[in-house]
Amino acid sequence: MAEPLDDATMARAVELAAYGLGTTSPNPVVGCVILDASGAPAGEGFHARRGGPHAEVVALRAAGVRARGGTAYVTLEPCDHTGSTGPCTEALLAAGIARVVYAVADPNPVAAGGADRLRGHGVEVEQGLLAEEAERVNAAWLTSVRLGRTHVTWKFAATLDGRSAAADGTSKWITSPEAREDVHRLRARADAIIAGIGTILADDPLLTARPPETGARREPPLRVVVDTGARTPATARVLDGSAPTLLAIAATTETTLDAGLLRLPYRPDGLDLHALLRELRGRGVVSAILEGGPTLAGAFLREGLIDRVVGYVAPALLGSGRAALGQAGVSTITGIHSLVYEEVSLIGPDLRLIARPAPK
Ligand code: AOF
Ligand code: ZN
Repeated sequence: MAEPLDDATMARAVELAAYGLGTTSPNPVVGCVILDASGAPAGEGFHARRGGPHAEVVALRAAGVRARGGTAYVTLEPCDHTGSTGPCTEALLAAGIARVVYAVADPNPVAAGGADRLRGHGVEVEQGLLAEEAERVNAAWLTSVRLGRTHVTWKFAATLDGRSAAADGTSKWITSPEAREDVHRLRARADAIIAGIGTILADDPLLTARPPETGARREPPLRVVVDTGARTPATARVLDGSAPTLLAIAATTETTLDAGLLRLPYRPDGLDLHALLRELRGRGVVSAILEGGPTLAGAFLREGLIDRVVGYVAPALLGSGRAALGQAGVSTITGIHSLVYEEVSLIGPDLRLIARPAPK
């Protein structure tokens, strides 16, 4: 039965889960709050890193004996398996928790079944509270488990009229320093940054995460270059060794480049991007930021492989020049890629728009 504090307490659990963004891969982000039998806060916690205690266990430790007869609010169904840690179902039962409220069912077949196990032991269990919010914070992991591939965020910067370079190709600093700093935070929370060979040849980017604050993330994101013909110059900055780099090349391409190579099937219109994302997921890459350039972004969109869009839009107009997005397989209006906005905010003088594909 719903209780008055349910919504606010689960909202706190979602907030806690977000602290894990960037450090838990290939595990989910999870938050947990425990209220004692009288409804007072007794403990809270979040999952901080793979191999570390699950959110429920952190919160139970904080609550101690006050957990007895209390309620646990968890953003993900408690696990019922022994992986790198013991089952949370057992920890909750041992602590004498009387009620468990969780937001999203665990799609991981190995760990699922926690709700049934708890019910079987007489615990009151409810599912679905703030499911939308909990889905959003854990979107990358949920997508990667449900679809067996890396979750992709396409990031772009453009003028208000959707241009990312002037007619002569110049594109430096369309958006503000604040927006560029924000991009580094976005990158730091992802497991990989993907760019096309066109961007490497044109801009020679570093593709590293350099947020102003030193975060808790342990490893820098993997740099992935979609480079069918292995044309990345040996002197390119992505090969500077400051972060790991993987060149995705066609299976038939011969190269002497001294870099991590991922050989993929080639299809008439380019590398098999589905295979790329399956392979990356197999290497523990749960989330990736897709950056540069418009052609590659168009190809991902055409294949239905963009899960989230983050656009930084400057208060400026160009009227001509390169569009932020290239050919995306749309020839008539019925083929439009419809999105829903999730968030709109001002970052310095620029707008940051976050959207995801509209449900079909
Ligand atoms: C987490 N953190 O707080 C919860 C998880 O490899 P393990 O043993 O840590 O188990 C990971 C699985 O446990 C994960 O895939 C998910 O299904 C479940 N719940 N995982 O990493 C947590 N509650
Ligand atoms: Zn668990």
